[in-house]
Amino acid sequence: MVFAKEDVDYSLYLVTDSGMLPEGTTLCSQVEAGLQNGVTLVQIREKETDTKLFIEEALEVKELCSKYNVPLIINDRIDVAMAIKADGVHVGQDDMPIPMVRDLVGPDMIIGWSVGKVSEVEQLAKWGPHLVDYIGIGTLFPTQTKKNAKKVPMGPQGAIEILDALEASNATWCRTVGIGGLHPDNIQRVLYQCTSTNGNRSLDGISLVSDIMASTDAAGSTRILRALIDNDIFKFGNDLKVGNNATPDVNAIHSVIEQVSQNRPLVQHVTNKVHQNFGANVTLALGSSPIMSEIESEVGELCRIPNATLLLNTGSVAPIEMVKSAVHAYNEAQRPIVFDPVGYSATTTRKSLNDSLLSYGQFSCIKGNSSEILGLSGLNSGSMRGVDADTSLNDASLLAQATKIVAFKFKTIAVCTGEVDYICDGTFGGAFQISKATDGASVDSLIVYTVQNGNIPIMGDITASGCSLGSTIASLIGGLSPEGSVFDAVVSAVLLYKSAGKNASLSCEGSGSFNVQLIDNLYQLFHENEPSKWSATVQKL
Ligand code: 3NM
Ligand code: MG
Repeated sequence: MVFAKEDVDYSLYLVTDSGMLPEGTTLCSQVEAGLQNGVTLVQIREKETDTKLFIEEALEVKELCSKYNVPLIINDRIDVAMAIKADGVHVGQDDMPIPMVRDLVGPDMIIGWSVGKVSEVEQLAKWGPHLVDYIGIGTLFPTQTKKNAKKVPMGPQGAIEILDALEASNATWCRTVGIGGLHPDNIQRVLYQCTSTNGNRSLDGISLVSDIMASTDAAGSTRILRALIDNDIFKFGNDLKVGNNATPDVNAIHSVIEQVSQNRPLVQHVTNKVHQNFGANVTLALGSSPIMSEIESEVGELCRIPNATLLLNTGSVAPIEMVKSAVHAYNEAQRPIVFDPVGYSATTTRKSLNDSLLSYGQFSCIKGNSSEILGLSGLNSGSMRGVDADTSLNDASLLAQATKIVAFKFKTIAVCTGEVDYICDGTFGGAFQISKATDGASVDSLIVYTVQNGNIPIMGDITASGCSLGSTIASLIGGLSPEGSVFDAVVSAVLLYKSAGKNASLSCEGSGSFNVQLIDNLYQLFHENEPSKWSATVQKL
């Protein structure tokens, strides 16, 4: 045995499939290109190869792996692994039971297991430290690679459940890699989001097949993957800053408004029908340009317009492929997205639709009313009647806790609206690290801010008032200059909106004139830019 188990580097784990090799390449040439450029672990997974040829290929790959000092794992074929003295073996749920595998291979060989359920983690914990050495957590995202896939993609939130189960059952020895549909456009987000709730562990690496095996430039593809893993910061929006948790003072707010006035952001709204007109007017009142586009083919251009930002509101939903393209495009262009999961958990349809979008992207801010934030946090699932805020939900400590959980889970700035608004930054500055998560910083370490301005019940008597706070947040984040603070922008937006709402409520004669005066007040407060005069206040909870 060459490799001590604790020295194995799982960060970039290549699994082979000779069924997808581009012309002019071989199994060995692709693996070597990977090894030369940062692959740290190799698994031979050949489902269609006869034993004799399998052994020949395995011996060849073994020689390559030794040359680069990288361990070799064999998928499923325990006999082959033993015969060629591989470093380890990987088995799935339908393969030979783990205790039998361990009996056959002895104590030193690495054993990997494919895991997709919490109950499987509980099983491996019962077996104790000498059976399973690492697990492949999957399937994360849809993939064409695994034929007859039985598993439904679990997304980052599913992987978090598995990491939490490992922590809960104290399986500290067991290492983890994520697998399934991993590519350059999602691996940083996966490494960033997938942390156990106690902040103690994150994935030890990523495992993939097609991104390298099917690449016409396997060396280049591996270098890209390697750089993304090693460059341990998720970029939220060009050089925008996240994760500064100081209370923004009037100077910071003044500066946000000034940046927005100068930069005049483009706010693409993918939003519900009721909100479209009002949201466009709110955006214009804030010196920003609304575009209510749901055209899939133009998202790639829109997101590259300077200071473009996306408001994604799921109240009535544009074609799902369009929405996914928009999320993908804005994430790729490193432009901010504000997500408003309208009616989350009101129906199973809405829950699954919002969940699939949440697993599809990284959001700068997630804003919801108390029912939505509670639903997202998991503290209270399914207590929602419709898409309106449930005003009975105002237990302050429960809402503050839910806001923290949402911020941590989705590594975002969470805003929970109501008579009191709760704001929490769970971004950790965009930083991620393999294995070590947030170094033990957990939900409890996050700070919650409240924004208050007394009760403004008339807000609930006009339509799309909550949705338009989304427009306001999107304008202010989108309008930031490089190095601008996303957290300051979110707090500024909530203060501005609540101050304007209060002013309008005091001078209006009913809900119709409230509607008009809300826009007037947003316009005036924004253009005056004297936040010391705003009536809403922010406080650390
Ligand atoms: N195992 P690609 S998904 C080999 O879910 C494998 O356990 C999976 O291929 C699991 O990187 C998968 O091309 C295929 O998506 C991964
Ligand atoms: Mg198998």
